[in-house]
Amino acid sequence: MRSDDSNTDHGPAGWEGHLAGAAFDPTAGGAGTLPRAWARHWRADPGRPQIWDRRDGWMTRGELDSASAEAAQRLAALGLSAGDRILVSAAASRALVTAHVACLRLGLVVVPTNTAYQADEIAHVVNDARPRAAIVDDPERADWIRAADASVERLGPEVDIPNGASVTLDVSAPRAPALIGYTSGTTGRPKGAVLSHANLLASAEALRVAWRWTDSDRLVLALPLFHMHGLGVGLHGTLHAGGSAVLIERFSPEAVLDATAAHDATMFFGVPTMYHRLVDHPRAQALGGLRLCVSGSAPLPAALHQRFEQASGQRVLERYGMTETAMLVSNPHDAERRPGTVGWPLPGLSLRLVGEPAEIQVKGVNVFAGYWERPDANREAFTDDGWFRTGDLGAVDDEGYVRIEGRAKELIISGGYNIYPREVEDAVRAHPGVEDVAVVGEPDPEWGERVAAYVVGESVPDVEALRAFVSERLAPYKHPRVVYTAAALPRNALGKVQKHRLANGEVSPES
Ligand code: MCA
Ligand code: AMP
Repeated sequence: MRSDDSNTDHGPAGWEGHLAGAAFDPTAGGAGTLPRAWARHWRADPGRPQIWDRRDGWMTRGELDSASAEAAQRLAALGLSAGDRILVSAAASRALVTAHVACLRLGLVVVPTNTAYQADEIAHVVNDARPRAAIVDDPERADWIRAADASVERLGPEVDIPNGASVTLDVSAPRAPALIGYTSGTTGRPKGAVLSHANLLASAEALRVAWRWTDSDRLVLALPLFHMHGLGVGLHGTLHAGGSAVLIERFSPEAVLDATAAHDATMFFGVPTMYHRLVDHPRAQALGGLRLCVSGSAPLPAALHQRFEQASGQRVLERYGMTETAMLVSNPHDAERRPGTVGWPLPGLSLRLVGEPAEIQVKGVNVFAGYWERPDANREAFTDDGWFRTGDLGAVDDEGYVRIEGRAKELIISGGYNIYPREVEDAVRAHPGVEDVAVVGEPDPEWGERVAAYVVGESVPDVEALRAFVSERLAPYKHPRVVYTAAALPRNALGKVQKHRLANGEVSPES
């Protein structure tokens, strides 16, 4: 096993299996940064298609190179320079991809932000990251950004502002920050995980090697581009391999199946909720022609894995990652893809299990150096000997397959989106009919987990009333889907709510 200080002695049989003789080069031939790695493909063969969207069709590698350079010059003319943060919140499109690439080429630090966020959620990101500009495709969200900080320049994804003079591009150092991804980690308000070019490039390179990703691959990309899955895996992976991607602004089984057929796609990446919706589609079999289907962001139930194979002939490859680390562990491309497991550590990653129940801890070029301006959180997140604590509980079997067995952190994952109970509890508690509340995740066949609120109060609002009440503060995916009235919440001697007793149904709701 790669770590010599682990407290486990399981054999890592298979852990070298991702490589199968291929070379893993996290610097991409010395390129060192994302845009420099991507430019190798742009310059080598500029005429090949790279990004497709429904409005504008295909854009070639050369067009992405020149359009992103022009957009970077326009951003520079606004006064933006390397190290400045830029909030980016827009639906997937060619223009968004161009703007994202432009930001990275200029050395800006992209802060991807969920398009479902409401005013409070946006304000938190603006106040914390202090971006100098924002790329946003919705006037209401632009207003919320202005309300949070009127000095933030607001632009559309087209970056439709006057041209600027020529500037030097692609000169960031590998250790320079490229992205700040907001995530709550264990507790509290979301904090920004700062990922460098070197972190993100190492992850893209690990996936290129492990998934045998080549410039002939064409990905159907129906994930949003404001989270690691769509952005760091789908988009960065495509640009790093020199392949192409078909962007789907809004997931539906039909859109994925149509795009697969129309564009001769070779790959699809999705969250388990997407596979749940695809599996019963009468045309699901068409996915059998793809070279690779990958699932991640939440556990893929073994039964769904098997049903999907029956329906489509595809044996889905499940992998595991985090905002702070990009991708960590993946089932193998060439060996058995084992349902209910996430596979073997990716090239460049060391993984160990610590304690009982065992927490997964990791180290590697892909792992971030820390949270934005949060030394307190960094002390908790890393062990004294420098391992990142994932907060996920795991086990490794005899053949080295990692199984995620639970979470030490309080987190609900619904449809691949992370929801922090504390944030929902704070919003629900503001309702006048609520005296006390605890929010937990309940198993759900479609969403994986759904948000359940146990509420104590004289006149507890029903689920519709509560959803309406929290809608100004919380993105819709965080709204409670069930509300139980409880006489009291179970607490331990220290007064802390014992959530496991709610989730296990030990405390029966009154209704
Ligand atoms: C939408 N809704 C949700 C969710 N998504 N509710 C709970 N959980 C969700 N995930 C709400 C909508 O706002 C709407 O609310 C109602 O559910 C029905 O919406 P519907 O049209 O059915 O949903 P949809 O728009 O089709 O979205 C489903 C989706 C989407 C396509 C599965 O949730 C999605 O794109 N998920 C992917 C998230 C993702 O990229 N995660 C990666 C994180 P109302 O009725 O009130 O209007 S990165 C990560 O986790 C790590 C790094 C990793 O390992 O990848
Ligand atoms: P995020 O904070 O959005 O980066 O979400 C990361 C978390 O998603 C991880 O810490 C895991 O708890 C979870 N996760 C991601 N992929 C998987 C998977 N394949 N199986 C189980 N959990 C996963």
